[in-house]
Amino acid sequence: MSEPALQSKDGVRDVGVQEAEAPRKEANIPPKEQCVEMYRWMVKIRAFDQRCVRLQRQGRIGTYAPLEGQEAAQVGSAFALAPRDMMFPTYRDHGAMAVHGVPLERILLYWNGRVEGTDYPQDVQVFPPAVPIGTQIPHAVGYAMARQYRGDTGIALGYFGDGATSEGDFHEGLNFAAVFRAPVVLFCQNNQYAISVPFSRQTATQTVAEKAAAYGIEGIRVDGNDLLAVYAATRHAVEKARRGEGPTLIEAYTYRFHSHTTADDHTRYRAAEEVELWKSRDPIRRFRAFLEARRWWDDQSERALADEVEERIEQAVQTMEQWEAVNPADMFNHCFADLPEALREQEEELSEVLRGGDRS
Ligand SMILES: Cc1ncc(C[n+]2csc(CCOP(=O)(O)OP(=O)(O)O)c2C)c(N)n1
Repeated sequence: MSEPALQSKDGVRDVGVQEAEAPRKEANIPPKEQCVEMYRWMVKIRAFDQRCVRLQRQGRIGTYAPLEGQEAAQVGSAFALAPRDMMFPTYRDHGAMAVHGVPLERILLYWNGRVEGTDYPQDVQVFPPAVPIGTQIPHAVGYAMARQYRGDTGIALGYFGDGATSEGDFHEGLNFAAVFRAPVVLFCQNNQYAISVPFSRQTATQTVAEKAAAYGIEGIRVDGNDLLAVYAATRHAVEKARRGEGPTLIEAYTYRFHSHTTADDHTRYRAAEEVELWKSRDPIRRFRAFLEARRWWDDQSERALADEVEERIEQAVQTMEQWEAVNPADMFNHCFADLPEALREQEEELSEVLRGGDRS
């Protein structure tokens, strides 16, 4: 097992990367109502995530990408956005998407393979999740530049993983953002693996944040399992972008508790001790301890929340299952007005299989 992944927080070289911290001053801690609301969201998306894994195992949705362990990174950053700000997520960011207004039903429909799963309410400022790694980075930058050009104060936030930093899109996106001072926040959830590839094989730098220096922008590294630290760092970057002071690269150092997707087996490439260590840094347990110390939360509130969340998720699942069964041939229907020959052949072949014809 690669040791730098576990040590990188302590092993950061002095490359001018700012290490963000949770606000120490009382005045900088969000009000009780917001803290409780952020906690409720973390609990809700974890329960939703666990339910999605079970739904996949039961064959009720398709392959699914779990986010458990990354709740603080997603909720803390999404809370820093205003409703008018546009979010560019990946396939693992449905926690952040839900916070920014995407209904759970739509997220389930997406994982059920339905195109309607990316059809969000008009006022919800979220792009469909990017599955090709890194493509959403130049999208977010270009979108932010367009808003700037139009003179409005909306900004963009693009999510990506540590693996995406090896893509050309990452470098091109950051360079453009920096040169044109685009009002964008580039938010990397460094969960230390790109499927089975550990961070130490992804890059020779110790951190993602230090890469910002090469583009002439600010880089911030934050404990991605610390909700308040993530919120504070992202708010700083969002407000800076809104003031016209350009982009920020944020690296939220975190860990995914489970496999890359339900089609992956993480025990093949991660030691059980490493996973256990990170589970002991559970972002939800950490924030609950903070709330309880202030007497803002107790067992009774936790039980009431669990019931409420269960009911809400059940309702979303039932809505998803009321839709007629997905038609796999839909995948040919939404990109081309006239299907190219090669795709037409594949469509015919698929139709044949669906009609129960020759599968050989
Ligand atoms: C352009 C491209 N290359 C390869 C893949 C296959 N792929 C899917 S997920 C993934 C790993 C991405 O890791 P990371 O960016 O760290 O995000 P994470 O899945 O850890 O959230 C890869 C290589 C892809 N989807 N797109």
